[in-house]
Amino acid sequence: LVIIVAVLLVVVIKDNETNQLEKSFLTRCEAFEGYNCEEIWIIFKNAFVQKDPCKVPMEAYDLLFTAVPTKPSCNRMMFWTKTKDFVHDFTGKKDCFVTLENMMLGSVLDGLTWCGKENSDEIFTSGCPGWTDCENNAVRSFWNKASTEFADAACGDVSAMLNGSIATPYAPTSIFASIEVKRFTSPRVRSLTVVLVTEEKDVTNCTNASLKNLQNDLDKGIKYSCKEVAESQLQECSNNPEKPCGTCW
Ligand code: N1C
Repeated sequence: LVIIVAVLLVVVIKDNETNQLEKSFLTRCEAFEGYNCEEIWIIFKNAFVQKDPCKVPMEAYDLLFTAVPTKPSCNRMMFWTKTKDFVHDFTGKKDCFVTLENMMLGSVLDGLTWCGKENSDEIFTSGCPGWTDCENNAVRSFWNKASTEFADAACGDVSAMLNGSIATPYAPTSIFASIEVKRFTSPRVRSLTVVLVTEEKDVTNCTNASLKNLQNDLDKGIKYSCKEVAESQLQECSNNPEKPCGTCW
């Protein structure tokens, strides 16, 4: 009896993991108008179920992004690296910029973990490979693909929020450096403004060596500029509805 109960418990828990992911997916998806969420869920899960969780290339998500194309908003697109919380605090309070997490799929999958298993229909939301455990893991490949699409859609004046509290704000291994910057092309993208978020005692500023690399990586013809913005200034601006978008930096 103990064994039967234990097996049942495992089955119920595993089933819950699938249902949990599906539920979050559908609830978040339904907040957006004009999408067939049930259909998109099936396309999404087919990208990784039945597969070794370390063998999901970014191409596995091609169909998903064909079904849900990224909609560009020129002059309002905001990229970021190592500043997730700052960016989302800011964009959550002020309607100036659009990040990947404002796009349907980015919003639906932000913060979630998922993977499958070879020869099994199961979906897992825990025990999945971590970001750096293997290159082609189900979650990382999704963000690689989503970021590719987002960067390909970039147009006009583009912004990026970088972290001034770390020695290398532009790290070559980041998605921003390895995927997004490379896909900005002139004249579709006119300019890139780096917003370097700094704290009082920071040593990193716009003269940082890694930012030289960023300028070198950028397609010639795209105008580059960098602004140091104190975290306190950023917060004051986002908390003050009277301050128009253009005045925060
Ligand atoms: O590797 P990063 O930063 O440079 O990636 C950030 C960059 C942004 O400009 C986004 O457009 O790539 C896009 N992006 C996301 O939108 C995103 N949302 C959540 C990349 N990664 C994203 N995540 C999670 O953040 C992801 O699961 C992984 O754990 C981090 C990578 O962030 P990073 O290293 O700070």
